[in-house]
Amino acid sequence: PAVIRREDYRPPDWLVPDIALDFRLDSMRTRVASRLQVVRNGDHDRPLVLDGDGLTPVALRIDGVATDWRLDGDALVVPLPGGAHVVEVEVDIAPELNTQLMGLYASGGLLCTQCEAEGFRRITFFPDRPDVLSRYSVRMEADKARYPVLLANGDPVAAGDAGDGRHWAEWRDPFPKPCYLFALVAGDLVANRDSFTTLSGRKVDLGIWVRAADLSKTDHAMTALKLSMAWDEAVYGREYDLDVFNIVAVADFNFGAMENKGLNIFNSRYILADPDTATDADYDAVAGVVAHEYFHNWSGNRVTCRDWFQLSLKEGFTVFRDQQFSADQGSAAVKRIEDVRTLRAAQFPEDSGPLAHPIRPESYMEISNFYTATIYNKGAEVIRMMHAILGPERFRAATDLYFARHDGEAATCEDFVVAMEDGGGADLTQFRRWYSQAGTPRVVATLDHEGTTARLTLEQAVPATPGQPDKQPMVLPLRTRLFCGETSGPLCDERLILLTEPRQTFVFDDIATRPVLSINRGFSAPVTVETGRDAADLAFLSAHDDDPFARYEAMQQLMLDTLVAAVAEGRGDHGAVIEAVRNTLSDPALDKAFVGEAVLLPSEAFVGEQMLVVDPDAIHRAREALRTDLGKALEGEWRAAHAGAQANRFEYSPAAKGARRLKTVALGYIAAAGAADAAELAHAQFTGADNMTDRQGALTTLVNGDSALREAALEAFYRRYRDNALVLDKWFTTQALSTRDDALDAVLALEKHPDFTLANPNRVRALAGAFTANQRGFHAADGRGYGFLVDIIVALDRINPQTAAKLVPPLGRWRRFDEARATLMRAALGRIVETPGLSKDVFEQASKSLG
Ligand code: B3K
Ligand code: ZN
Repeated sequence: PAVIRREDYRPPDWLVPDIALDFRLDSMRTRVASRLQVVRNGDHDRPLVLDGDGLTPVALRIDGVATDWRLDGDALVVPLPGGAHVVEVEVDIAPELNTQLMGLYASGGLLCTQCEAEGFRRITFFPDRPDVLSRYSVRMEADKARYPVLLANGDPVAAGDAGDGRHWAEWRDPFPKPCYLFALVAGDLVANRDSFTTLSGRKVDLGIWVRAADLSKTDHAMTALKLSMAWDEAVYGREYDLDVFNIVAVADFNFGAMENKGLNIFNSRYILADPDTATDADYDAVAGVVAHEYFHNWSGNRVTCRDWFQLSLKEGFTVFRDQQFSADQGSAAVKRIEDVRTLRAAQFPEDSGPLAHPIRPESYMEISNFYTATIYNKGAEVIRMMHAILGPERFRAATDLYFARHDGEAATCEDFVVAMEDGGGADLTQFRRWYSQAGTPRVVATLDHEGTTARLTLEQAVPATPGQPDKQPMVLPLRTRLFCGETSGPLCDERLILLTEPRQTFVFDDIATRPVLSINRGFSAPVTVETGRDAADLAFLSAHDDDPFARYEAMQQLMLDTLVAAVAEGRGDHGAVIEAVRNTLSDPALDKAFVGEAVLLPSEAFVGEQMLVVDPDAIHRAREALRTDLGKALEGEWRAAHAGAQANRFEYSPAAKGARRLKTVALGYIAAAGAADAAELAHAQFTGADNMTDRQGALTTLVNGDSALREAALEAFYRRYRDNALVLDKWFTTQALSTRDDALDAVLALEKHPDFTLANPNRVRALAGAFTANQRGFHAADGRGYGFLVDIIVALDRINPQTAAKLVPPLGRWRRFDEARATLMRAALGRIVETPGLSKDVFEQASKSLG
């Protein structure tokens, strides 16, 4: 497949200021007639080239005159004599047969679209690139009974009866937009309706459209939407700009959601929530994704991307905005812990593997493969660092300037940084390396103390990544503070250290006693820091640091050090961890949500990340042994924590969520202790729960154990929720993540389960995607885990390459495993690459993963 390079960017030859689309909708044959006003861009004699994907014109007219047409590959080449013309094209497409879920497709009886990144070319011929912005007017005509609701971008302008049981509707979007933001939906939907009045007094009609049976699960999303609208006004000064804002939930979706102008389309898992079916994590995710897509109206739609290499311009910034929003809704500390955990679980492995790329990549074969944790989550960290360097006020001045300067434009990451410099008054010359260099920087910190002076020496290095053997030093903002071990108090104020050299020493005066180092507080830079702090200092910080993230981090480091030593020596000294956890559990000042996070052991995968060669079985044994000891040593505390949250009637508040969190964490430790009544306790929680958080938490504990109640609970859960696809996904995932020896066998059996299907991306992710996170099960020494994944990838690639390609990266971690596993993993990748007729999506991921 061809490689697209950032340096090859050229402005479009033709612009399309206006487009009119006419859809005669039908699930098997939809006729799409488009009318493009095209204008030559600059002085050249190149023809108009319209992208298509699997399309054949039924008719082509230029300025009203029928014309012969020529395809060059998939593209329609239209030679045009003048500077401005009207080009009309008609095509037929078959939504029902569209299993890729890109373009116009059918999902559960409704018709919907997904165009980002390059799906519009599957609907009609068009210059499918984000720097061609057009005003859209859309007419839809469809069977009235099957598709009573017809929605598109912008505002509704007219509707009527078309006779023959058909009807039509017309929508117009006054804001010029790239075609990736086009959307339409037709179906039998009902709406949760509400309204929001903007700061300047514009009343916006809000609608969340779902199947009638799901209407009762939309209130939480509606609340989140209104909160998001108010938050963006208050924090960024951004108002909504149309008279209507609609959201539609669909069951089959490749991604989380899509920010189409005025008509967001969502994976139903990020809209539907009620206590019986959604966990607290689901509630949080719904609010976070609703906010994310809404925030895109400014960071993405009003200011869009010039080309797809600039993807992080909208995604990194918008993730940062949704993280800030969520932090403002509840516990900011817990939100930061969750975000860092996600970054470490998804982005750090990417950055240290064969698919490493900078947040602004240099090349790609298939852009869908670059909707990555690096572009999104590391991209958000890069914005967060600018926020830290500028401070909130100057950052706001800079974003104001960015929006004012680029409103209505297709901008670049460089434009954003220049706005940060001009509006925020900073020189970000060296900082720009965050956009071009891949790899997670490593910092080594050494703290010396003599007399009343402490010297902190920091060394940084960025590891080599594919295509980037040599790296330049980065700008690392490191929030730092020193503490006194004797008085438990701080020895100085917090300082924002800017590390810019490969090696630098920072001096702290008036430090009378031996200092304990607290660094990268709040995770102010997305780096790893080696401090060499011993167990005593880490335990001290886990109890006394005033930065909650740093407290969590000290505990994690203590746990990691303990586990890594245990893996190396076969037997660990668990005393320090037990004492630190005991302190955390007994600290009355801490909120329960934080405690629930702080006492959790790092995942097996994250322990593996610390080791040169990952030994999944040894890591599993070490972690289970520590869990057991923690369970036993603190059994009284766990029982108290569990019982303390018993009377908690469902309520979605930070306090209630925290109580539920700690309750299930405690239950897990009671089970780990091997307590005789653990299964009964879990079963009581399972059957008595009035919410999914408690129920799924209890199910997880039962599924990880081997009590007689295990099968009964799985069966009861299945029977209760067999008709609810989103909850059934949890049933699959809980078993895929089981810590038991037979997890792999269970997964192989579940693949044959009648409810498993490759047609639904959520179901695929629930089983296969989740299982790749089960380090011990997936990396079973006999390679059956790899075989399972390859079978799924190859079969799925034939129907949905985009979702298939997302499953490939875990196999690319082969360098980190022992010879035998590495050989099996490479063979698995080889099998994928050699499959005839492979999509470029999967080919790119698999061939690059072979390294
Ligand atoms: N912008 C969409 C991404 C769709 C990706 C499709 N390959 C969702 C989001 O980031 O908000
Ligand atoms: Zn986004």
